[in-house]
Amino acid sequence: PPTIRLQDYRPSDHLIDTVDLDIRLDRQASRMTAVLAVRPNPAGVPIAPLVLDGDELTLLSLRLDGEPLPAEAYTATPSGLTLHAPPQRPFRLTLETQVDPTANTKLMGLYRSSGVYCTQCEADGFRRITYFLDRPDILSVYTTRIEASRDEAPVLLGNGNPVETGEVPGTDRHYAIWQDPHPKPAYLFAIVGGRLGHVGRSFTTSEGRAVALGVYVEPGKEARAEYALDAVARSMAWDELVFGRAYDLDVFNVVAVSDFNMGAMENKGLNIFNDKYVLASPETATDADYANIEAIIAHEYFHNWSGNRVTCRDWFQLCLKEGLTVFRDQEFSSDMRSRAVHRIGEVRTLRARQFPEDAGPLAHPVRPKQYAEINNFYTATVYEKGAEIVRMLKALIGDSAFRKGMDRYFSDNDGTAATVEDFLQAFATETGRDLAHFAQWYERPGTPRIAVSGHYDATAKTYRLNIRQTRPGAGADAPPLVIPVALGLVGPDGPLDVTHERLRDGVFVLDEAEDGLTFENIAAPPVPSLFRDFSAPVRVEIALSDAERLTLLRHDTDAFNRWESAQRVALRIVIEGARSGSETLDGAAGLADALAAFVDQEALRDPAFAALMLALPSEGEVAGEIGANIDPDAIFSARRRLRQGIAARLRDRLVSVRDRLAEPAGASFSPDAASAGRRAFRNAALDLIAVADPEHGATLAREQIASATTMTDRLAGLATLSLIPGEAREAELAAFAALYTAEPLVLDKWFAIQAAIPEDDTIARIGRLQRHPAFSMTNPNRVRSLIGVFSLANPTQFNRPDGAGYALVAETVLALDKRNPQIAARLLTAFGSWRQLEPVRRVAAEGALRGIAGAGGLSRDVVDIAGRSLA
Ligand code: HT7
Ligand code: ZN
Repeated sequence: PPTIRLQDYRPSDHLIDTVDLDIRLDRQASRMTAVLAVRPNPAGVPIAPLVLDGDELTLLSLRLDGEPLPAEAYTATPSGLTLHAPPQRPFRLTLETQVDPTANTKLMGLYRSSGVYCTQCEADGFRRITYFLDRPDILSVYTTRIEASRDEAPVLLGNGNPVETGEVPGTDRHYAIWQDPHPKPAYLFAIVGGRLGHVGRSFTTSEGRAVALGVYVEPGKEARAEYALDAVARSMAWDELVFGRAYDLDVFNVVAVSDFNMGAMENKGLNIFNDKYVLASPETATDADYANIEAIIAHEYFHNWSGNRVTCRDWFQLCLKEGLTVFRDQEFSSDMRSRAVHRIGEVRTLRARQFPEDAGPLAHPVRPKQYAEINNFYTATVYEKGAEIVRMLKALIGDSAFRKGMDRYFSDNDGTAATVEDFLQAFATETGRDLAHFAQWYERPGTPRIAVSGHYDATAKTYRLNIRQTRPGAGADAPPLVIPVALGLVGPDGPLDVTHERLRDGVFVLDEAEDGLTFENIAAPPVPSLFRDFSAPVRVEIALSDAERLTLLRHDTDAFNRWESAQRVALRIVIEGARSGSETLDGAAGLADALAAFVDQEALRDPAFAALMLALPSEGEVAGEIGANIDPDAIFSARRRLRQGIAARLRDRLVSVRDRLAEPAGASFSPDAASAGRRAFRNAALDLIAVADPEHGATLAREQIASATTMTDRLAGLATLSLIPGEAREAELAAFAALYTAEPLVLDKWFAIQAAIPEDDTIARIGRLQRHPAFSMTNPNRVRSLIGVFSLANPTQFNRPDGAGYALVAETVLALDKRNPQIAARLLTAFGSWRQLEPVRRVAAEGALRGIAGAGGLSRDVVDIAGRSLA
């Protein structure tokens, strides 16, 4: 596929000021009439053809200023429309196209999901609706008339504000007209038509605008939309309070659909969501679901400013809206919940998804320099690492300058399509600092490695820290990055109150390859607490003993580093255990003792944090640390041995704390962070009890499944039991499926639990589950729950040495690619770390990848991922 390069960007030769769309919805033959007000771009080439994008379109008619065009004046194909010599003045182009929403299995453009018409236009779906300059720097004012059968689609929604509704005389059809006053790129266009239930309320903005909020869902599920509606209102209030951003239309609607390629979409005034991230009730949604709904509702809402009012000049700038908006939603969730617990969750996600990406063949800069298929760049690097860059900027310039810089960014760029340079310029102007060096974070792939050494001089009572940065793959002349290192020192009895001229608010700025600082008047050898709150997305190497790390666990003031220190000890133990294969794990007892003391002191006070403390680094994280010649079975087995040791040591106190944290009988459900934290600890405890004593664990799990009043507890019981082979497991799995036959989103959790079972039989089990009536290869949520979870959360079975795991995923990729290339390509990224495997698995994984790459008729999406993975 052709490569698109950032360096080749140039403005469009034409602009489209307004778009008047008339959409007549029909199951197989929906008709669009688009009237485009086109004019030459003063910044473009004066005499240029007008080249409009299209994708699988049928052109029915074409007129210029109302007159039909002669055939030789244009060329139309399904993938484009060219006017060879358009007028060198403003003109109106009227295009009639036809599409088949029922046959649209790519879920891009206009499609039907469970009988509901909806659209998905980011990144390039609008060209599947009408021919257009489908690029984000073309901003137009849209008016949309939607017409449909009243019976089939009583609800008709569009972008902006509703201006008119009515009947189509002499038919069973009706229409609605929506007008969006804010110029927007085509990727933010949306309509919805269908039979939908809804919940609503009003929100008055700080500017005094009364906004009608609505959440639309499958009829009968309205009660499950209340939490999302509340999250919308909280997001609006928070964005006013923290970023000074008020909403700018009279309505804000969210619609849940069941077939959706991603989590949600921020279309102007009409967010469309995967129903998984809207619908919630205590009986069907877990605490994690509630937290995700809150975060994703907020994320899409926050795009109204970071993405919609200020959009991206081109798709290379994707991080400008996505990284910034992830940062904003993380801050929101941290304010709604426990900041420390949330930060640990963010770092776990980053390490699980972004670090491996940055270490493999799919690595790319946060602002990529080139792409073949933009849909493959909605990555953890753009989103999560992009958010970390914004967080580092805030740490470097301070809270107040950050807020001023954000205000300036919004006001200077409002209504425009901006670049990363525009973003940084706002902060440079506000602070007077040159941020050109910091900008390197957007350009350089790879996770930096920070090597730290500490030296205590007992005579001089000084402590010297040397800090050196390197980046894998970077040449010797590559410029160093600007890295905020939040740090402190901890003495044997607690944190030291240290000052240093190079520390500002506890942050040391490393902007050279190597630097350091010496602390005076240090009475005894301290332990450095580095990268507090994970102040930069780096890997840190420092030779600390377990005892020193456990000092941090006991005494550090930084909650993140307390958690991190236990994780580092666990990582060392598992890595050494995986290398040696030895039954006994050096240091395991010390870690177990420290965790026991922690549970005694803190589990009742902060159960959510304690639950995280009990979670060992994932197998994937261990693999990432090892980095080469990876044997997933050895990692699994060493990690299990460590878990067994910890479980045996903690078992009695876990049983007791679990009881003490039990929900009082008759307590009503709340998804708040404190209640969720108690459930999280109880369920982490249950899991460990089952590791120590599977029989007792199985009994407790079954009791919990039977008595659970929340999906969190029922599912946790089932997840624990799923790791204990036997009849009880199969009986409970069958009973669960029978209970939730009418609940596809709950059955997704059931698919996922089974896909993650680390046993040889899992592939056969997945085969059976693929034939289950609730499974469907056409629904992305089903595929992600079964095959996606298998590929990402079951390292031993996906990486079976006989290659059966790779074959299963490869077959699914090929089957899916014909219907939905985006989902197929995303699934294929599971092979991203294949080069780091030990030789037998490496050969098998490469064989599967080559098998895909060599198959005929592949989509651009899959060709791109397969090609880059093998390069
Ligand atoms: N901006 C959106 C990203 C997106 C997307 C959403 C749904 C379907 C296909 C999509 N392609 C890209 C969602 C977001 O990150 O906010
Ligand atoms: Zn987003």
